[in-house]
Amino acid sequence: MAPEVVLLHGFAEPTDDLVAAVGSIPAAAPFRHLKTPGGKPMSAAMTNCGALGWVSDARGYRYEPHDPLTGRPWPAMPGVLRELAQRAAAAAGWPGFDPDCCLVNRYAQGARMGAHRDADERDFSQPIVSVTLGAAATFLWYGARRAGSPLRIRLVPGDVLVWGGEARRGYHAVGPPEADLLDGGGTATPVRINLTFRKAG
Ligand code: MD3
Ligand code: FE
Repeated sequence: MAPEVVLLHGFAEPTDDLVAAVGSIPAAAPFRHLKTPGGKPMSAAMTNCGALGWVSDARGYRYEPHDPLTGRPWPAMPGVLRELAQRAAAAAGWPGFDPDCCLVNRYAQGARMGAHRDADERDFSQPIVSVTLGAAATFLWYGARRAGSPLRIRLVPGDVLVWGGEARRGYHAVGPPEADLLDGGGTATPVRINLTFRKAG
């Protein structure tokens, strides 16, 4: 995609600890469909853990120390998640990454994310680490401009992507979760969970 994007295939093993940590977040800060500043609900459901959480509403996109739904601080970032992000960043050439936000995106059937770039963080010199769990999906990479035909990359559960340098500012999008290939009739509902670790503040 770009020299400063590193794909760590199979880096995130769904250990019992990891699965429990991911499940603990919505137990404290439920998934919700945030509204865009224009008032449309996003198709991916979101929640956060860490000192800061990403939110969107009529007032815009920003990071907040409290969950607007509960009024409480976001749940602390579980050590197993913080360490996974730090190990991935270091393996990709970004030692010393210290994320203060983990945005959790939940894509149920048909949910997707349109082309955008992540621009609400204070320090663009810090990378972003993204972890795919659950179902696979196609990631679309546009790069510096939101135009032309994007590069398509299939992300499977366990894949970790680290975005640094110029790539950190690139436009990207993600397609809906894929049905499980072994689910012949396609009766099970595919769900993809993406963890995005940021140094936001
Ligand atoms: C490239 N999430 O939360 S992960 C997002 O699958 C977001 O949930 C998608 O885009 C998802 O903002 C894509 C890959 C990703 C995340 C952040 C990036 C790629 C990025 C930031 C800068 C450049
Ligand atoms: Fe993004």
